[in-house]
Amino acid sequence: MELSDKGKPLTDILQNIEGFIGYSENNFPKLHKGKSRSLILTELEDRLKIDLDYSSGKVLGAMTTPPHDFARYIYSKFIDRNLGDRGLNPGTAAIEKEVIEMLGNLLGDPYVDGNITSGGTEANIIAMLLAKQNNLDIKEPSIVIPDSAHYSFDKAAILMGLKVKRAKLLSNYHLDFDHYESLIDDNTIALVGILGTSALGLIDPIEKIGKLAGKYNKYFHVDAAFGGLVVPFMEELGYDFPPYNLKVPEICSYTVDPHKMGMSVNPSGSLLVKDSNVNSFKFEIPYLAGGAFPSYNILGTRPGASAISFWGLMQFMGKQGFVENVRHSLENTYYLKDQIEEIPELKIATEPTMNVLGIQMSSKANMSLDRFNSLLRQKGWALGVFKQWNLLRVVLMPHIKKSHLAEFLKDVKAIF
Ligand code: 0PR
Repeated sequence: MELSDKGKPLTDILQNIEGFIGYSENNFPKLHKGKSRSLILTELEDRLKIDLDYSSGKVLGAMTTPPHDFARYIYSKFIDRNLGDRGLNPGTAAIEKEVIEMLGNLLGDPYVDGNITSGGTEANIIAMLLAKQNNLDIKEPSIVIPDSAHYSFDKAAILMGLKVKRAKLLSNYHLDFDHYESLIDDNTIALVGILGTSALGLIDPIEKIGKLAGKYNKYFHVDAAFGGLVVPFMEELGYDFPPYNLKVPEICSYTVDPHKMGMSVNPSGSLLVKDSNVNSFKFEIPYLAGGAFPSYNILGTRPGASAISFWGLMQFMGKQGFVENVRHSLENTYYLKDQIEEIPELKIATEPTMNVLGIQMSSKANMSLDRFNSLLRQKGWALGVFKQWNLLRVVLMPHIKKSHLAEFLKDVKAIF
């Protein structure tokens, strides 16, 4: 604020600030029922048209997909349920517990504790908090994560003052296990493994990392935000995987997100925790209207409807429904992979493990990845960009159809 501004109304001062985009009565409408519902809805529909629409098939690089209709319906019906005050919502709390048990059951241990979270980020942050609380004697705590780990671990590290040690990847983008082991020392409070990396959907050697956790006596967290609701269904389709689930005895906690391949509403993540680790951190708020229920969620008020929707969706879709979704996504993945391999200027980054595909420029391309991506964006295609590995990410989510891929390939071929 300038000295000369002293005494002027705040609105006048703000208007003169460069880049100020508006502060008027319009921003918080004065009139109750000033506009009709239909007028407001029309305005919203009009203004939100610029948001990308999943049905166009152009959202090719996100891990999100439109939630199942039934999950949307349940969510809006029970939108007022608050799991931050469980005593007021005992029905919702019981359903949350059942969701955790069902996920535990799918992933090899129905006796896990846990909570629905706002997503993988919150679940990963809580896991690191549990690890930290398990190791309060360590004064300069660090975590060992694969270089492919999600940014949520960096956020956790910033919040909790943890040092992050990143293990290198090999040339095929899988974890360099020897380097990973070499990073473990007395200050390590947690080892992290990933089931479905953000960039390429790859799987870390969960059982081998578990053995390290046993050998060095460390907390072991698995981030299966994406793969937790893919891999069990791939197994049903006959794919084989080395041990990856809660049956690996050294695993302490496990992130699984219903709002990714679980087809549920945003926000819906979950953290499954093996019993003995839960009590290292539970926060109790003594004054709640419904009574004190200790919890380790980061959020206070949190949407009970997330738990209720996924409970309903699991009952409705059954395992078979999820398996069919995954089958569809994998068929598209292999179709796109084969087609990309036919284009001389492009190559795939590595063999896909699940429904995520990395696309790179081959040595025959006379164009940078940046240029290729911006030409695709001009045509409306939204792919993920991982500059550190020179790759574009396609996530073959359930909303992607073969016809979308055919359109995409047509546009790609027109570029070269
Ligand atoms: N773990 C893995 C392996 C993930 O891929 C993601 C999300 C998370 C955890 C975090 O999940 P939430 O977004 O539910 O918190 N990855 C998404 C993606 O790669 C979305 C994303 C990306 C979210 C970047 C945050 C972000 O900063 O598309």
